[in-house]
Amino acid sequence: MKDFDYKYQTFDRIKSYRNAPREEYYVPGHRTCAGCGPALCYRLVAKAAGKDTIFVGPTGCMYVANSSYLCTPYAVPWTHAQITNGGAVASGVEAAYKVLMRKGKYDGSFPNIIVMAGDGGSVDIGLQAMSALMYRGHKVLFICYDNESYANTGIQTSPTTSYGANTTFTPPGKLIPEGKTLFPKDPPQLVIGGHPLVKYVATANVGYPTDLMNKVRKALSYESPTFMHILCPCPKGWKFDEKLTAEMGKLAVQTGLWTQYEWENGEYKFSHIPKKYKPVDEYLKHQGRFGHLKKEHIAKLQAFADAKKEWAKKAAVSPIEVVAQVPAG
Ligand SMILES: Cc1ncc(C[n+]2csc(CCOP(=O)(O)OP(=O)(O)O)c2C)c(N)n1
Ligand code: SF4
Ligand SMILES: [Mg+2]
Repeated sequence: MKDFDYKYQTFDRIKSYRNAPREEYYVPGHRTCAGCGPALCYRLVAKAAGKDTIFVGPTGCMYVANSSYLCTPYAVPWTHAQITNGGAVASGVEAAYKVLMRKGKYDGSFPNIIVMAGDGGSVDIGLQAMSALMYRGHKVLFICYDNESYANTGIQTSPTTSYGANTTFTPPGKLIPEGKTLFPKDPPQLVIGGHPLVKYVATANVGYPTDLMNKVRKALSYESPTFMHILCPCPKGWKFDEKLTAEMGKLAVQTGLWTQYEWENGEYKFSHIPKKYKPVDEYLKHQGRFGHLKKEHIAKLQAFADAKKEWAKKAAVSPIEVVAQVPAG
């Protein structure tokens, strides 16, 4: 069915935040915490995508705090999926639109189909459905909004939770003083490494809103599956002052703990690389989840950040040959 015209949407680049569309499709009327990074992320993604959009929302904070009966911030169609099956639901929505269009039963433009899954709903408990969507090649943007925990059920550890974080499942104590002992999964590399039909993967961060929106637009302009890993600081789970949400995102980049990049058809493009990196403690010190860490634990996180910087340097030159090295937990 390659020659069929599915009327895919096209998007202009947003030149600056001031030039971003005024229209909002994630509006007031939700119950997320003040300063919620995932809520800000949703707002930016919806703004970038515009009105012809369908969101699939697996269970998580962005479902539970946003979908009380008769009180929802979604001003575009939105459907809940189970935490396990965001990828399967989105695949079905995409396939249904294609069939309707081919049968002449729908002649509007092809909607942006976006899964907004938490870290749990994407790269842990939702991984099989996400991977299957990408393997089959559905035209869907799958976003992992990463607040680095299973937040909705009380801040339990997830595979993207940082080494050293205090969560309800990794409390620091006498035997395990650092709290979480494992280093996180690498969602974009997981997608890039295993899904031949995926041609665009990007990382983004609510601290850089224009960049985030433009990456969403670029992802949506692909006819194949695309993936974004978006850092979304969570004041409740990370225990920082709620006015610092965007600042936490920026500090993650400035310390090298988060890397901003696009991967397009095998090529990496990095952005927001600081001239001089700050020590990781500049990021950790604001967050109560790291308050118990001793010097030796902070040194491990510094080594992790340093390894990421080295990886980025190499990947920019020779993407195929490098993988990130992380220190043993
Ligand atoms: C199969 C299944 N297991 C567990 C749950 C309980 N549950 C609901 S939301 C949630 C946390 C989801 O974490 P994440 O996907 O990271 O989203 P967040 O809450 O952090 O936004 C969990 C474990 C569930 N709804 N379904
Ligand atoms: S717990 Fe975190 S992710 Fe959930 S609503 Fe609160 S700030 Fe947002
Ligand atoms: Mg989460």
